[in-house]
Amino acid sequence: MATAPQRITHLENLSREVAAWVAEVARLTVPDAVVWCDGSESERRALQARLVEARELIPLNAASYPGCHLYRSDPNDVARVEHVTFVCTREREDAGPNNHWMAPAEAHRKMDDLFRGCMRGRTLYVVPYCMGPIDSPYARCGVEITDSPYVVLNMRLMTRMGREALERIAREGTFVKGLHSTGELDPARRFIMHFPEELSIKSFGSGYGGNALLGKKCHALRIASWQARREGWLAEHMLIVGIENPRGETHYLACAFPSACGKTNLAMLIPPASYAGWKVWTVGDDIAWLHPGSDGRLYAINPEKGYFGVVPGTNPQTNRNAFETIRRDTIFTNVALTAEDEPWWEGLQAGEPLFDWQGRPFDPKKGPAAHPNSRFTVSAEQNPCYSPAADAPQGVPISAIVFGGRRRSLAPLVYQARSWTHGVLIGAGVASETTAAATGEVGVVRRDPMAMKPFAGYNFADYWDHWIKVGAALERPPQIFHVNWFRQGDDGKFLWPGFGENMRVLRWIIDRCGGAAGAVDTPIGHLPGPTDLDTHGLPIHGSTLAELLEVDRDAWRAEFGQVGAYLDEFGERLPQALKRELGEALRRVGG
Ligand code: SAT
Ligand code: MN
Repeated sequence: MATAPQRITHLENLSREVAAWVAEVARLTVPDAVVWCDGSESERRALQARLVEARELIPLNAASYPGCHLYRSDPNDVARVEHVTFVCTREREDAGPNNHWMAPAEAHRKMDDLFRGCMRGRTLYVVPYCMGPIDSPYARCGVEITDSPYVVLNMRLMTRMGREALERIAREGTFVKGLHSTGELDPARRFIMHFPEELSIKSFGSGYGGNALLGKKCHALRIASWQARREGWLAEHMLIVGIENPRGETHYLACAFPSACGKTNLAMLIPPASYAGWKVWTVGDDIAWLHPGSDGRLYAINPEKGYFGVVPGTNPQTNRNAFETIRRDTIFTNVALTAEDEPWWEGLQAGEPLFDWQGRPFDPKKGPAAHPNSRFTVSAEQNPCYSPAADAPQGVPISAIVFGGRRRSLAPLVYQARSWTHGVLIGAGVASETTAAATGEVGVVRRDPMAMKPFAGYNFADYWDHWIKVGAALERPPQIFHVNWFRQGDDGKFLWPGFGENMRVLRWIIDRCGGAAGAVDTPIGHLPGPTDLDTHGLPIHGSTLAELLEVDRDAWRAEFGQVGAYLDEFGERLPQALKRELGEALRRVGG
């Protein structure tokens, strides 16, 4: 009789490399206890109960929001902190002008001083995780060491966390090391350091989102973009959405927008009533890893398995799928609370807040009830339009790449690049108004190439060069587009209704990829002509549509001048092909 394979019961015995690193970190941080997380349901329940008992998690109304909790972060710790986020490469030039840089030895010294003894009286959690489907050749693993049980619960929702990830690490022998402590939450002692050459991250002093859930922006974008360049793929700040037409054909789009510009809404879009038979499938809402496939197309996986989405504005009209997704088993961070123990946020359109996000009696004079960057953390599987292809090990083939930003003027509703390299120039020139997702002033236009300004783990000049090379090697590259849902009229009102109606723009994009939609050639690229965009049933004035699709040559000449000045910051390393493309673009607008 065959004997059952032996189960190794102690996780720490699985991988000698991980165990050695954990021991080294424990010597530095001196925790009271070390817990290896297996990702089980019983482990999750125990952690949750501990946090409820400590009053760090507030259980919400069990009838209307079963399994949901509210977490209030420290009021000074509510967003990513770009000014103290560093890329620590041996050569400063490798990090580029787009990153803050510190020499690795100095950064290690600084961080180790902060970490020394910081876990006294605390528990050190070892969180093995896998970014991407556990059996995907494109997935990559990491281990986060953290002293925050809130981070553990979030990582369990956002990644494939626990024993299976550790088993893969044991087989592969490599993993990204992420060391995290909330420290004292002192903004003056808060740093997020990346060491791409060592595949490691050190984060101290914040418990919030992208600063603390190290699998997300730190690993899946900053470290992964560095690895991707070496290995011939792309790690991007993109949602992945599948659009199925009434004939049952699905086209996948990868769309890059800055934080808090509607990626989650677009990924879960509900088509307007006139789109009977069309379906939208979410593969991912924030990050895409793109690999050239053997058939000459580009394939995408979503490295995450949950959503960390912006809460304010979510309601059954704006995003019914998200609204339904977050009705159970969700962690709400920094929303307001009603008298019925229900979460509340601006734009909910029901109920009223009793306590604001800081737990104070709500007083409109003190600002919004929910923090503008309040978030939900939830498993992607609860999304009614979760794509069955989201777990496909090879990913989904991408028909179109779409760049976008939040711009009240200039950029039209949609336009198409002439070629891949022209598309790379469009991506490199993306500008957007800043949002509450990062600390600092909100509403200031800044360059945010490919929506990767805060996330590219290396010099943008090398990054654009890599983009150009990846496209050149593809036999059937995706078409590249740019959209802007945020154009405003002179009265400050949005010209385009957005949300579900964005389907009309996506349809033009897909039809362009299939050669079925018309366009007019303009100096900035191909735009839909007056009748090419489906506006059937949409109460939009012809003059508004014309404004949305106008190309103001003088304004574009000025814009390209600014793009040129921005690209010049990258000096000699800027790829010649991109310079040539900009020269062409300028010439077409008469510059
Ligand atoms: O805080 S996160 O970086 O996870 C969210 C975002 O800014 O996109
Ligand atoms: Mn994001």
